[in-house]
Amino acid sequence: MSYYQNIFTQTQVRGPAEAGVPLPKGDSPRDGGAFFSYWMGKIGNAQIGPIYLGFLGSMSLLFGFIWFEIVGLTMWSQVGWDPVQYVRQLFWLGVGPPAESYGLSLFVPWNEGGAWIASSFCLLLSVLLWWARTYTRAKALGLGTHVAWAFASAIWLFLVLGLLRPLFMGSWAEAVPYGIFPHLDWTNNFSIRYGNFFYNPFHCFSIVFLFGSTLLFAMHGATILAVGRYGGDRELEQITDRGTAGERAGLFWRWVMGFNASMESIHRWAWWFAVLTTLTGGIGVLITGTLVDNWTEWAIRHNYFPQ
Ligand code: 07D
Repeated sequence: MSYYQNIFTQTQVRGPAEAGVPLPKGDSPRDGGAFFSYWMGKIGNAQIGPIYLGFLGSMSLLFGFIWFEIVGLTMWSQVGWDPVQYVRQLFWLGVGPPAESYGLSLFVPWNEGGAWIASSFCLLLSVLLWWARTYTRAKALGLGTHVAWAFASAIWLFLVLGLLRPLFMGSWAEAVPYGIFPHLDWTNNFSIRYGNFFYNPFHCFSIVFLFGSTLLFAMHGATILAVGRYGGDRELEQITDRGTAGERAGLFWRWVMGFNASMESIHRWAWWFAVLTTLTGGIGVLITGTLVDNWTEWAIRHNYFPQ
């Protein structure tokens, strides 16, 4: 495969652009042409495009754009449409949900949370359409749907934070606001209000899997680069052949820590760690305020934190 490159073989071979496998009948065509970028070739494939947009992709981008515009313009209106103040205060501006007194009402004045409701509806559609795109594109290429299900785990946490928990609590006011510092403040206030999130065991699980994911990714990335000189980046052949870079990589970890994943299972480890970060996170958020009101008291009651 002449176009294949890794960090040890930085030759950029420029052949005719590769269009990819034929699409199933009735599928919309790929959009735009292809061009090559030397610098993109340094970190990935030098060929950019053609991209597949299709109905789901176009609709997702459209609703995502409307969400972005509603949030951006509402923030701009908050500084009286002054462009300088907009740039200066951008990180502190926010678009939040309606006050608690509005409950789950959908008809709320624009500047009292209506903008948050309208934009959130668009963001919800956009994210769900993008999920459908990852699912249908994988099917069209004859792939497994692993990416779509991993993305679904992230969407689960997103849904819990912005839709499901507010529904259970009976008020949109529970949801996360848009904006850089506003969403960070919300996170901090949420932790304080419910007695310190460090004592929420599902927050602990989520952190374990988050940190674990980075560790696994670092170990796997470093291992494959380290055996790249023996062709370790050709992962599939390495699973089945003997005496390979893959075998050396496995042996390295068996020597270093007594256990090694296989060339195939390391990807399942990584997939599960990433998926469990948001899966456990969503559980932790959903039970906060619905089942548990104070995590420190909960921890003391269960001898998880000293009296
Ligand atoms: C948020 C959801 C999926 C996102 C999707 C994307 C758009 C469009 C727009 C590009 C990430 C939607 C699309 C928005 C994009 C454009 C233009 C995924 C998300 C589908 N915590 N904490 C976690 C740590 C503390 C708190 C998770 C560490 C304090 C709250 C994670 C520490 C307090 C919540 C984590 C720490 C606190 C969390 C998030 C250390 C106060 C959550 C996992 C060392 C600050 C969330 C159970 C993730 C959660 C969460 C880590 C401390 C509060 C593991 C390392 C004690 C309220 N915290 N945290 O993948 O799930 O998020 O909790 O101190 O809600 Mg925490």
